[in-house]
Amino acid sequence: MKTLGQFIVEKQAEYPNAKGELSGILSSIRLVAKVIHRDINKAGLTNNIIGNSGVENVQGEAQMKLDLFAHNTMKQALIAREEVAGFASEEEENFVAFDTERGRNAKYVILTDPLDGSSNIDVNVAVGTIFSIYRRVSPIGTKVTLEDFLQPGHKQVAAGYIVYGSSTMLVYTTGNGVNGFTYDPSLGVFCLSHENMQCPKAGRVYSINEGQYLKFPQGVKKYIKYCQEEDKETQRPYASRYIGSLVSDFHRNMLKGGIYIYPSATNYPNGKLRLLYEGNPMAFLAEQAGGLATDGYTRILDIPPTELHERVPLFIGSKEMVEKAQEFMNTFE
Ligand code: P6P
Repeated sequence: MKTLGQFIVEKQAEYPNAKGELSGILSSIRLVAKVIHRDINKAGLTNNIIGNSGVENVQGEAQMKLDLFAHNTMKQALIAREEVAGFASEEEENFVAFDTERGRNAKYVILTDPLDGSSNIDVNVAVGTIFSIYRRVSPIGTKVTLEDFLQPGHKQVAAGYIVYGSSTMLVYTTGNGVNGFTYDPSLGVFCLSHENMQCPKAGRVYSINEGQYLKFPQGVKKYIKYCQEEDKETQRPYASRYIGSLVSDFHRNMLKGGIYIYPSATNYPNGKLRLLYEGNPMAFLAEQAGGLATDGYTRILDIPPTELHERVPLFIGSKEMVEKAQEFMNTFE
């Protein structure tokens, strides 16, 4: 049994020049995962953390109490350990510069969706935390700027998610493959359970909110019908699975193959998901596992960000399935 801590130390040894800052950030995220796991798993018991907080976040979405809890937990853990120079979150309009001596001299910035799918908490459906880490582009020793956060996804140095499901798993990449760790609450450790995760090139599951069908572009409508047609050679019709939690749908597709689509729609002209702390980290993981992620036309990791909370259409998962969906997008405007 190899713990996440042992794995981080082993991998750091492969980079002799590394000073351990990235390892330190990953250790902070490990702590955050344990704290959020603890509180999610008793959400049903302590009424003070389920339900809405009564306020809206920058997205105009009702902020669940656990959203705020997860956001503050991540922020406090990073402030306490001062391993990053700045922090950006779905739950906060602007980025936060850690303006201390250590903060200003830190090399990395982190972006996060602290609790994705949080509307599912009260009905006991899996939710997740997503994170994305970049090397800052502003000079060391200064306060971070917006430019440090608006980097294209291919500049990420690390990305990952924690899925709080039937078990809690932490899955991450630093650019050399994807590894998954399952939490053992009795020991308080994450154990390597899914080494070198590979996303099957094809699968039989498609994940999309078909309730929005009439609002979708023609290419998406045609692809959905393609998934539903009878064809023995390509093992269609596929199965429709939509949990309403990106991290859960993505994680299942990573293990078993499948495609997740949140396209542009008449009510979401640029899709619903956020490029910087949902699209980019999941795209980095997908590609590192042999999968693919586009906006229907362009590789997600190549999209130049223009603002912190910008949305992006997302087609992500098994390479051959994303390519097929892209064929429909290119054929049917
Ligand atoms: P809809 C959760 O709010 C989320 O960001 C993703 O986790 C999820 O896949 C999607 O939105 C669900 O959105 O519009 O289908 O309810």
